[in-house]
Amino acid sequence: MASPAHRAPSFDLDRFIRTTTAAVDACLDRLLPKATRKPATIHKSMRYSLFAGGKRMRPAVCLAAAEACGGRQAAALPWAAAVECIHTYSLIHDDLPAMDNDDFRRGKPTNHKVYGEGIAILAGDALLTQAFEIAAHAPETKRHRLKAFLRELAHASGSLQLIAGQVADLEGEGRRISSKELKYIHERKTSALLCCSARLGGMSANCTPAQLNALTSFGYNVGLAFQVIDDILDVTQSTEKLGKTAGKDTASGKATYPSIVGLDKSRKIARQLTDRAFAALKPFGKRGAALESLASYLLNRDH
Ligand code: GRG
Repeated sequence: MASPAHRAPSFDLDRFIRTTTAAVDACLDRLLPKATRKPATIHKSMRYSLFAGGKRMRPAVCLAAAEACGGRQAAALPWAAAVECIHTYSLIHDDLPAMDNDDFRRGKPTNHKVYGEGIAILAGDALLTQAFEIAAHAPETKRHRLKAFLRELAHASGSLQLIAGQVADLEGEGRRISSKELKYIHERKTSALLCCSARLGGMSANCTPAQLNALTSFGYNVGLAFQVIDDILDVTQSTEKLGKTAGKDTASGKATYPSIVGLDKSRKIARQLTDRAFAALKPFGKRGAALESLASYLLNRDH
């Protein structure tokens, strides 16, 4: 039998992504201050990056995880929106001259190129804060209290995960790093927020501890695979296709999976990780179809 990573799922993923993206966009539009609200510059800047055309993969994972646990997408929506705010903040800050110094993101000029560095820093800060304001209004469940949800968000975006990954990334630039160090970076920079998205979706559906463990394993493995694929795409795709500067990792002397283990081995690692993510979905049966299809799409994506 072919490895599950090669299986073509029958699930209508295009439709799922279209509907989850529309729902998350509407939720964000409703919850964020309007672009005209004073001080308008900051709200325009926040909305510029938030609605610049991101793939909305973390929200999709969050909503699919809720479905896997028998929950409703509506209950997971605030968490999907909060995670996307945190993700967008991290991209704005990552693009700043003091970090990756990038001019192009989501197919558009980066936030600081349009609004200037000061406003871009503040837009990132405001989006991070906005995530917690959205979270504070979200409903809790019987098994999972609001403080547990907040702890998830804070931990994934704090100095032990997202920020730790970025610190290690900055400190690793121009230096030969081991595959163990690279994994440390990818686990924190990328996997942590994807894992958090899956967990929050499950928690919004009042998931059991066993379901939460399964979602943790799914999110961790899909998150790592996502970054390995991102590394591969950086050297195999064009700037137009990616909507961000291609070849940036090599140009900035950044260690990546292809630079350490080569392209073929990187592809093999991504497939192995995705197979582990599939294995984690077993307890969900048919309800895990959306998550399975998303994992397969993320492995085979070209942008
Ligand atoms: C806290 C400043 C700061 C950074 C944290 C997330 C991060 C570390 C940096 C952002 C840049 C980067 C390469 C992150 C790794 C995760 C990743 C590949 C993000 C891009 O995610 P996509 O492809 O982006 O889902 P879209 O635009 O589609 O949402």
